[in-house]
Amino acid sequence: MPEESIQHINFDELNQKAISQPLINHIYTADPSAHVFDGKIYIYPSHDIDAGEAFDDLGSHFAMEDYHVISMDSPTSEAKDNGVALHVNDVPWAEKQMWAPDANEKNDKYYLFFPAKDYDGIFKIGAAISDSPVGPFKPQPQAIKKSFSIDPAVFKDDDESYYMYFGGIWGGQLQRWRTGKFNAAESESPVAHLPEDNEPALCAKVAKLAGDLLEFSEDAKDVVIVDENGKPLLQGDIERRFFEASWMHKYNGKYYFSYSTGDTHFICYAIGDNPYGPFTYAGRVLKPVVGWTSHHSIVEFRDDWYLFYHDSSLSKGITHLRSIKVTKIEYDENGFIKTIEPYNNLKLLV
Ligand code: FUB
Repeated sequence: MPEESIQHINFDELNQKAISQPLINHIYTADPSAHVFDGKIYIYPSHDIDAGEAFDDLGSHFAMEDYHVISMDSPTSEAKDNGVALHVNDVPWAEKQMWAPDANEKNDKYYLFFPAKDYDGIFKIGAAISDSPVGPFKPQPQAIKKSFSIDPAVFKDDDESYYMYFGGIWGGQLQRWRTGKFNAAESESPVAHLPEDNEPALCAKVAKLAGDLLEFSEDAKDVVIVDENGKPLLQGDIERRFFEASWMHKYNGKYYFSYSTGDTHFICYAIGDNPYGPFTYAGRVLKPVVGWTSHHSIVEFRDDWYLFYHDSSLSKGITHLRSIKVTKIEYDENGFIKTIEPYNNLKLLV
């Protein structure tokens, strides 16, 4: 929900009608990547702060510096903040903007994957390792080779292969990599280098990870989303095309790629037969929340499925001060996700 509509929102009413409340209140958190490790829920969110940066369409006001891991025994139990898991000052290659992270586990080691800008102002993706799911995490000295852009999501398939989905347009810089090299021209523009509206939309990327989870084992490929006729979504199809916030989950043997449409504020999803796609657009998971961004994860816990998401209700609409939330999701008999209204019958929001 864009900033300009904030003054029309009655936050008492919105909070009453909200289908869930912030999981923690003492810090602002966003972009929740949730996983179940050893029967417990671990959430890897961004840690939102107000660093005093000016608002712009490149997201400079998202000036986060560290990560905290949040743990829960179940989706209804108290959420615990486990303290600082990684700080930007401890990452040799990263200068600023610790945006949406994810994590995964292999052979009793835990891997935190995170985007940050390097000292040239270019988003890369880093990895850090811990013996504990809550950290602290020790960062690798360099960003992952050939990584770029933002919002890593690491999916472990049933055959123990791990895939990283990533990318984000505008401030996430994905459009600057269209030729395979970073294009620094028109550095202040969020939309320079995007495809035209009638061209295929810019895709999220996917790369299989090497056995040590610290490198790509292949060049990143496009995550193509097609419409009901098998045609790739177009860049001008702003209510359906990919913007940022990739997530992958598997349900009944199918691969569900979900993502945010950014400037139209939906969490949408598309279904495929393998981790690379193509994925056929399937609908909306979540309608717009208060705050410009929307970012989520979908995870199974004890045979039920949950959507972890965020909104800016606690900060009364401040877009870069968000709070993580959780709600159940349901599938219909054909495997389609029932669209979630974040605020029951509140007509104020789209
Ligand atoms: O939290 C910073 C950025 O906002 C994330 O990387 C995007 O997905 C959006 O939620």
